[in-house]
Amino acid sequence: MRACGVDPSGLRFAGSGPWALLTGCMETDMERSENTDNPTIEQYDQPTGGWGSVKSLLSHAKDEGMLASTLWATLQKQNKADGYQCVSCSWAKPAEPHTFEYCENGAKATIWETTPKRCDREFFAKHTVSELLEWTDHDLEKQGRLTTPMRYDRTLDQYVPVKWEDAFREIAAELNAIDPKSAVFYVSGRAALETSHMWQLMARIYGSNNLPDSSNMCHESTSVGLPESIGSPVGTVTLDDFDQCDMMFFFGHNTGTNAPRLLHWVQEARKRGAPVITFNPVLERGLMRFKNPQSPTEMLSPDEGTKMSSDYYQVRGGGDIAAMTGIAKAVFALDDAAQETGRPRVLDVDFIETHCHGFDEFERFVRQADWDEIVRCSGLPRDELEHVGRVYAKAEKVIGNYGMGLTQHRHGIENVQMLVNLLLMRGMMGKPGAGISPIRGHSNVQGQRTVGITEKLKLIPVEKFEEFYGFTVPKEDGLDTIGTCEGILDGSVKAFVALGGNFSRAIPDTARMEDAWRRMRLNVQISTKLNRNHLLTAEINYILPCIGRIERDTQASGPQTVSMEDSTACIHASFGHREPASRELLSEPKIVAELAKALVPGKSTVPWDEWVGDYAKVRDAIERAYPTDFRDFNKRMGTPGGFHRDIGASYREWRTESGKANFLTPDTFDVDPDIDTTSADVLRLITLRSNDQFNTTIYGYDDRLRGVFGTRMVILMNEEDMQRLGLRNDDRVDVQTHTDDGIVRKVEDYRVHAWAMPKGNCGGYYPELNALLPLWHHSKRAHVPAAKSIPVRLTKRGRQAAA
Ligand SMILES: Nc1nc2c(c(=O)[nH]1)N[C@H]1C(S)=C(S)[C@@H](COP(=O)(O)OP(=O)(O)OC[C@H]3O[C@@H](n4cnc5c(=O)[nH]c(N)nc54)[C@H](O)[C@@H]3O)O[C@H]1N2
Ligand SMILES: Nc1nc2c(c(=O)[nH]1)N[C@H]1C(S)=C(S)[C@@H](COP(=O)(O)OP(=O)(O)OC[C@H]3O[C@@H](n4cnc5c(=O)[nH]c(N)nc54)[C@H](O)[C@@H]3O)O[C@H]1N2
Ligand SMILES: [Mo]
Repeated sequence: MRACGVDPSGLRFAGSGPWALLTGCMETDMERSENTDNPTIEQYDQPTGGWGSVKSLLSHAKDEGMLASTLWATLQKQNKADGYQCVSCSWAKPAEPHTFEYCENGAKATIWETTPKRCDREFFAKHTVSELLEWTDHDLEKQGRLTTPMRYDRTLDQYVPVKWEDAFREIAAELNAIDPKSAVFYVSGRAALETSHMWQLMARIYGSNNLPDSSNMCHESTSVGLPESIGSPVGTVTLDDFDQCDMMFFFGHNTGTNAPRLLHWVQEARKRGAPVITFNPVLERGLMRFKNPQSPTEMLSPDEGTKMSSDYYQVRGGGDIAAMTGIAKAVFALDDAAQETGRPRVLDVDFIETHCHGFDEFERFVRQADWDEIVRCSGLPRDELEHVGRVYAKAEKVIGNYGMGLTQHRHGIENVQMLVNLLLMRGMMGKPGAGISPIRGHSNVQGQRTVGITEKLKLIPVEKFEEFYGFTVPKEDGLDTIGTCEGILDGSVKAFVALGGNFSRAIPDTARMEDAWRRMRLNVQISTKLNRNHLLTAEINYILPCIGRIERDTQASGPQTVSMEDSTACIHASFGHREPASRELLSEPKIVAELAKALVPGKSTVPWDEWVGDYAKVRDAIERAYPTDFRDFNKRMGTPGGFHRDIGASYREWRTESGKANFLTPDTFDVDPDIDTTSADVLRLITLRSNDQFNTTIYGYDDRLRGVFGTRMVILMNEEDMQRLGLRNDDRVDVQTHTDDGIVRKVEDYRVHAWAMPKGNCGGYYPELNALLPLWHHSKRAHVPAAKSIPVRLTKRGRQAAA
């Protein structure tokens, strides 16, 4: 049975919402598909949220052996001004939070971090690394929280405990024995602003700007694209704008799974009658139907929940520039008609004249574009795109939301810039209720960039760092994620030090990268849970376990607060309250400070001990380096809803070279230069996240919102493509990348299943499919791997691939 045994009808509510049922429900019998022998796949047709959400969460808690009362007490503090910021996604936190300011997936992330399970020294004594390498991602992290610093012992093929001070001394000695340019300091997007600022200073003092972060695989297309367009590296909207908008676009974001709290604002907008227009090759339930699990009335109502997208367009993967060109073309036609009949203009002519640059070229491109080509590349009919144009032309306050469906492409930057063009033509930028909204991933990935985590020198205040701390910042750009991978492959990168994440699993070309990884000298992983990257042993390896954000962090001056920046550029304090998972754990700032003291003693005037004794001093240092964004940092960080950074574009101050908002016209809407469109057998594979995963962390084998239960080894594809390729549901296939670089990239024994998806596309889960993604297949300038567009061929098992 997959249900938790709660009958939604006839329930009485003790508290102010169905989550109040948590305590009672924990005792009921719940089961998930831990058993992967009998998977079932059937497209899900229930609303997102609703009872499915409650059941899923409860079953996860039960599975981790969590006490209902403990979980309940913890969740009360999630996303509250006096509590901790959720460790899952980076969606904004309102000034007046709900009693339950969390979602199913945020709560799952909390359960995952606060689990009573422990991956301790006894565990490592029982298992060799070779044995653990055979385990799945799920089983590795499922062992629970890491408790003890460990060093790899090659003769035993095991991790064995090491004293913290020995670990710091030995790691520092290793790093000091090599050229700093051959060491890399990776950051996954979770570490706080304080830790991140210290981390990048440590790396630069040591002599390396090699600071790749998860953002390089994620929203780097935004970080490169938006500054060129509007002079801001981040989005321009805040929650106030969401409260006011009268229309929204969603391009390539799976909101129901990846930022579920945002659904509340979408639902409110829909209730106000605002159209929500979605472009996504996959029908994602969250943007179709939603029931608010916080609302008893909605939960008990037999209806199907709110219709979230007024219109949902299954654009062909990579077809967004074509689709947006079609919409823009329709807007120009409406504007022409308005001029002919003397009605008000549809274009915001004043805005374009006063604020914009490059409009004429954009207009030429759109007017010259051929409808047949638009229809062919987008896969959408002309009259539908014209309909969108009419809806858009009527709206006054429009927000353009987007996610990985735009950024993870060869033309990721152009995708982002085209959405900006679409907004600019109607003046939808820098006024209340309107703007661009990149929906960011990790809970502090945006903030890390703000305080100096970047390989690009032009993005940091070099002179200030040098003046404040008396050292010389190396004067050439460092390595980003792609550069790091290339360096590991060619042997020039010798040491990898990670502040969180699971780099080797998240990157492209995983099989090749894993082999190369073992040739490195040093692999250091600061982390909370065991993952595959710990097991890919270099010559010397350390696991340094840290306390998590939900846990109490006590230093010399007492309990500490940290801070992070959300997707809308608001900065919040976060205060952990739970007992740390083990007494041996150190906080992330403490680990960075101790490592820095061992690595770069006397090489700067950074007062590491003083900073780590009182994180408020690190915040003062951040304010000193970035005075505009962080004015009165310590005072303002408790502001309910966070304090907003200074984003010029949100009030029409364009910090671009032209001093204007730039229309940046794409060369072409050709979908992907690497895909061989002449061969009908080549499909474009879109790598997806399931509802039971956070990036490489696999909570379980169910993707409830898509109706896939008990397996991740599945390729979802268009039914006509299946027929053409002679495939039926549940047939087994091998999947091979279609390239001519002489490297065979293949995954075996996947099951295929028909899915509502455009012809020529297919979908499957990341990170397992990363073995198929060539390292060179990335956005040209942003270097974001094109994870949404991998050319593949399928071969039925037991049969040779069609030539
Ligand atoms: N629960 C949970 N929450 C998360 C994460 C998680 O793994 N689990 N990850 C976090 C992180 S780091 C990030 S970056 C975000 C990711 O959140 P998303 O940006 O939603 O990323 P994906 O899950 O990769 O899904 C992207 C969506 O784009 C669609 N898509 C694919 N190709 C195209 C295309 O060519 N055009 C269009 N229009 N759409 C396309 C896909 O069908 C999918 O619905 O979520 C964050 N939040
Ligand atoms: N094919 C394909 N590849 C992709 C993507 C895709 O859509 N498709 N998405 C890309 C994106 S958007 C991203 S962001 C990357 C994600 O790449 P990463 O950020 O590198 O990966 P995560 O899976 O988030 O990292 C999980 C690990 O982080 C550690 N961890 C968790 N919490 C903490 C903490 O508080 N402190 C510390 N120090 N460690 C902690 C745990 O040990 C856990 O095993 O993957 C990218 N790769
Ligand atoms: Mo991400």
